[in-house]
Amino acid sequence: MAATAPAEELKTLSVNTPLDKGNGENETANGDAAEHSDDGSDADEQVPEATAPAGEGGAKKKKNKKKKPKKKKKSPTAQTEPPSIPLSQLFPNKNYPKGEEVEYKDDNLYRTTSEEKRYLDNMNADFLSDYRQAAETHRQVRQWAQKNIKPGQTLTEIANGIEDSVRRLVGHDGLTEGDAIIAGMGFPTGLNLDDVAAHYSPNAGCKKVLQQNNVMKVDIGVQINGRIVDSAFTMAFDPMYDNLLAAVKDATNTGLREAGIDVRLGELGGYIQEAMESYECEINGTTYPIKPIRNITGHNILPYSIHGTKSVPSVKSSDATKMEEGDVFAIETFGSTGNGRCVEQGEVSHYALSSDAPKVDLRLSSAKSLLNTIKKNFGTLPFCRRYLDRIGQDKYLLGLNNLVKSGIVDDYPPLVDKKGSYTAQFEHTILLRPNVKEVISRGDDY
Ligand SMILES: [Co+2]
Repeated sequence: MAATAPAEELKTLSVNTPLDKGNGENETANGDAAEHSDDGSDADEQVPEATAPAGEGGAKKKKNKKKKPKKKKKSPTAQTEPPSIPLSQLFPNKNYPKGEEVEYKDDNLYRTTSEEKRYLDNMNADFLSDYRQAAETHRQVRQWAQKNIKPGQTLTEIANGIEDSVRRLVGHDGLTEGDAIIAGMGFPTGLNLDDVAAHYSPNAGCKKVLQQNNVMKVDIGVQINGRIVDSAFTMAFDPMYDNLLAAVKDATNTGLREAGIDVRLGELGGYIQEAMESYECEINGTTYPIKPIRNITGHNILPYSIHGTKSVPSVKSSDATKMEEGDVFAIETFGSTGNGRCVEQGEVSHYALSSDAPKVDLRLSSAKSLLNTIKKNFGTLPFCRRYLDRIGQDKYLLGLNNLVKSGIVDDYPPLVDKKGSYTAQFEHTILLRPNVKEVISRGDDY
């Protein structure tokens, strides 16, 4: 889930000017395209059955066309489609897979072998185990989603498919009071189309259907004991958008690579900006420079709090705040063919209890009881209207709007760039452990 930056906060020093429009020769149209032609990647693991009819196809034994992958009996990663087996059963010893571990560099290289830092790291066993369980849940659910999301599906069925899977895998359906706080969704699933960059999730009655020419950002949060994994990817079905996606993937990977203890956030933004702006993308005959969206930022993550106090800009800024040992960050970047700036627009779906709620005497009884319901079911975790619907709340809009007006609940309207533009997003969560950086949500998909 994305954080926003007020315009003034970003005292940006524009780096290089973007490429000339329509300039045919450029060093940027890169060879990265292959990197994200990743749909169905894990299907490759399947070994075609020896018993397959001999006559069939003959020429190429590519993929086993059978729908159900053969379950390897002892494989700890055997999961169903859609995902339904709790991770606790797949990993009975809690040996959840690691993310991508990356050594610190330069002045922090000593951390790799420091006994003291390793000792500190070992004290955090539960933290790591919860984080890895949440991350593996995220990977399993999103890889199923990447394989199965198709044009023609409604956004509602896509969101429910993802969220029901997450809840099954963490073993908490969230239907009884307090259950969703133990483990489940870290925030509402974002399904953001085209010029909508962030914070759209279908409300009841949403009739939107995914189209072949859409660019969809899928932003999923999974939490275990308040340890939130925040990771997002972009799907497009038309290769026309390949360079847009490649730009953002590169920008996010640049941020992940350059992030580390003692790194200044404003400088990190500069590296991200440089990577992003080295791309352009031709869409329907027009060539667009890819701009980082400057008023949406990455952010640190605290227990049960998706947006901490630090933000990670996608453009160079004067923010000299440092990343520190023990920090958890969502590194997310957005690229756009539009203005590179978003405004709040459209019907709200995302809400969360405000961290600095004023003490107000609520007069509206429906607001009072809704506040109680929110506290007991979501605590400080963001929620959406569908989450209220599924626990049996109805006719809550008046009360909800009253809580927003009173400053007790914050609303997060959709963030939208220029009409007709296209935006993309990639995001991972990283742990700045004492002795190593772990990109906890890394997968072989992105
Ligand atoms: Co985020």
